[in-house]
Amino acid sequence: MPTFTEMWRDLTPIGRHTPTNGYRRYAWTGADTDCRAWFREQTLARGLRYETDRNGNQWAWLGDPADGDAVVTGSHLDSVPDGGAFDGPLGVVSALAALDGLRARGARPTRPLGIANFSDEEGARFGLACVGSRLSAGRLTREQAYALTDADGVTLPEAMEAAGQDPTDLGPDPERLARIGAFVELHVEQGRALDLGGHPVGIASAIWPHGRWRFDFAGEANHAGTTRIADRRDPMLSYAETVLAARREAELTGALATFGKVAVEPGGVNAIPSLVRGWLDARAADQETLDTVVAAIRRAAEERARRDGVDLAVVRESFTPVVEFEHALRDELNRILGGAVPVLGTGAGHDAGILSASVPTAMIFVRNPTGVSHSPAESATEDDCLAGVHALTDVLEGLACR
Ligand code: HGY
Ligand code: MN
Ligand code: MN
Ligand code: MN
Repeated sequence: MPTFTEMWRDLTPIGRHTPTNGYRRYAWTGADTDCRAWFREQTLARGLRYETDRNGNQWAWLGDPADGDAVVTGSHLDSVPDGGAFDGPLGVVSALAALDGLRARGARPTRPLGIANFSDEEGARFGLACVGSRLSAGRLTREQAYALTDADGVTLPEAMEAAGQDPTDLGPDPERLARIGAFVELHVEQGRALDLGGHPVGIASAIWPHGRWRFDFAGEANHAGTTRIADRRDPMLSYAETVLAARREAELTGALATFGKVAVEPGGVNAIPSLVRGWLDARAADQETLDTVVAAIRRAAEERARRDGVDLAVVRESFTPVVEFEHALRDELNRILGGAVPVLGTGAGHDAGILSASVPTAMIFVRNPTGVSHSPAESATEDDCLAGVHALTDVLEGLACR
């Protein structure tokens, strides 16, 4: 079987974008389809039982999942715009390598072992993160999923169909999830806590509550060279003030608030915009802080829009409540890993967070020396990746080979 390093070398050219060297593996595009084909080939080469579920999530099984109480590991292969190499793929490649490691040790699983690649984790194309796991966990309905549309007006079911995946049966998958006794997602750390503490791997404690809000500022398009300042209804001003308010409120409360995507209509250099649409990503350690910060940003937007003669609509596009990973499973991981592993909270969302409402779930983080993620500067050394594989192998052995 190919080693971790060989698999990594094989996967990393797919969807790499020049000249940034970042990844553009948006759900159900050619690059994502190539990654999915790669995953399928890897699982078949290992003689695993391969299946795609009703929501396009890919699964590979050693043993029969129908026996129940399965131990599953995995992550996602899609990316944000110009994402790094590790966010997602590290968990999938490590899962395959850990399974190989387990077999090389001659370990005999007493529980079914699964590897999962969840579809559309990043939400880069349709705006909603963790679509595959949300659908399976019953936290996104078929109707809601059918209404998701990308920037070119392609709907999610159309995109799935074009990629060869039947979207007819999108929806909850409680029977499949009920067969899983533990889900462990390995992921590159998206901050520098492990680096600062000098640890190659850590365990997740919790995921902050987080969500995405769309702010639509509607003004009046007009000529940039002839419209007096006093006569303008310029939504760009309202938007700009809102971005500054987000920063101010985040600093005041310790929350995180980001406008990372904006669309301007009609988008002419010499025209006052008719519409500015900005997306707010907001996260905080607790729900109350998150509510407070979003309400304050919204108030600032409303006040400024009034002054500018601009109409404002705010739509909450997604929301994920706080996730506390299961204590018993976390303690078990800690014990298996020798008890000296740091336990970290994170503001990043994960399929593990979505699944945690249905399945006992834990996460392993691998050190990222730059601390950067959702950027080509995301990193992890080969030694640390192999330490992650080793930890995951120990965890699979400890959980599934009792
Ligand atoms: O945006 C997130 O937190 C995740 O990486 N999808
Ligand atoms: Mn991500
Ligand atoms: Mn991820
Ligand atoms: Mn003109």
